[in-house]
Amino acid sequence: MSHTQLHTEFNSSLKTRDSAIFDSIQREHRRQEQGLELIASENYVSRAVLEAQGSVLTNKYAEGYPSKRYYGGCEFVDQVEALAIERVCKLFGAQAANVQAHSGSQANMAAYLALMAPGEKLMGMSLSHGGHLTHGSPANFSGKMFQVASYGLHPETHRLDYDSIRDQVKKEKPKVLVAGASAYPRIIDFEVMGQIAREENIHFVVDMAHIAGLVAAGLHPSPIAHATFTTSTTHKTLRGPRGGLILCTQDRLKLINSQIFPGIQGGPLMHVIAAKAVAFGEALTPAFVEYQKNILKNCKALAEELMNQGFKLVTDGTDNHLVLVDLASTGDGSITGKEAEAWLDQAGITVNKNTVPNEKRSPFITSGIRIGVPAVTTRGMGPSEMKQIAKWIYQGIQTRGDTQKLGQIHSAVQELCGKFPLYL
Ligand code: DSN
Repeated sequence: MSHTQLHTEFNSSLKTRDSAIFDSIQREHRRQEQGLELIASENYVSRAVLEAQGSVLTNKYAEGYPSKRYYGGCEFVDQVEALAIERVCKLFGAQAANVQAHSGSQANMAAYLALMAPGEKLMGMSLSHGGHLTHGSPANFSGKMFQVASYGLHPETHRLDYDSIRDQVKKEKPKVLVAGASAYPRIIDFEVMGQIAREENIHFVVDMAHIAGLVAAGLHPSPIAHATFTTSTTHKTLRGPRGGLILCTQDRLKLINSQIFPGIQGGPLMHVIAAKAVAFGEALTPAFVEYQKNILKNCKALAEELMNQGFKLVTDGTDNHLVLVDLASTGDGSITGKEAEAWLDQAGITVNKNTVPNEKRSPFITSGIRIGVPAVTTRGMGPSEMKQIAKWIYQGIQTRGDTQKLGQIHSAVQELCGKFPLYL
């Protein structure tokens, strides 16, 4: 029986053995095919990545690292993990990598614990200014286990203000400075932040999750040479399976590996590591660099048309894969992020509500929406589709929830999506 036949049999087996789960998966597949996915942190993996993740590697326990496992029978998963490491190091020009982190959150936890004891201080970008939960939010392990000092954006430019970060680092004396963001539309100067950390003799951790694909393609400055540890997820612009990774110099590998296992994780998810290896292989091709260039082109086209339509964007534009719409500074400012997200959802356009700098509303309501183009770019959409999408976003929000008008936009969205199938 061929490999493909085997997989077909697995699929049909799910249909007959568990139709409830099969049906929900089918419905989710249809939702993904028929809607415009504009959540900046989402993407669509290739069939090859799906196949690796759905493989028998899920059956294998492989605690430890290649050639140093606690179980027998690891000769083939060793090959897989070694290839994942080799490929990701080549992709980012890193000396060493841990590809076992189950998620970006686990990768960050391991990096912090490798450099600090609980109770010591970390300084990251504040969540409300575009940082991430794991960069010191009080609701997260990072804010519970460590003391936290946060830096924000310049009050007028809404960009990172490196002089002010330097002053804060001198004053707060954190053990670890963290860079990286979930909702920042501009280039981050990792060199300057690394310099600040070196001046103060502290460690620098970069979480490049959102922009990893751009970094891999050489379209965003790389943090690798400046950071003690660079962490990432694998599923955003990098277009791999959901998961995490950590990059570092060879001399720090043992330290970070022991933090991941046995420190905070048990057995690695070998099927996910196989899918990561496939995605890293894809990212090493010229087609991936083209894809990342298209992300930048598309995001600029989207930003331009959103501004033509009258939206105020945070920093008035973008350098990367996302834009942040400031609804509080658009029109009469009465529409909230929560409303915009819900109305656009009815039109088949998925975005997420997001806080904006100087946010006055709660994080459950917000005054902004975050819009990203990695997923629609994977489908093959280009600048003209981005302009059309910007118009629909404007029209959708202008309906103020009119179901009939939103339904009309939804039909047009579905027609467009039909021209850009995900999985042929
Ligand atoms: N939740 C992700 C995002 O949407 O940016 C970050 O982990």
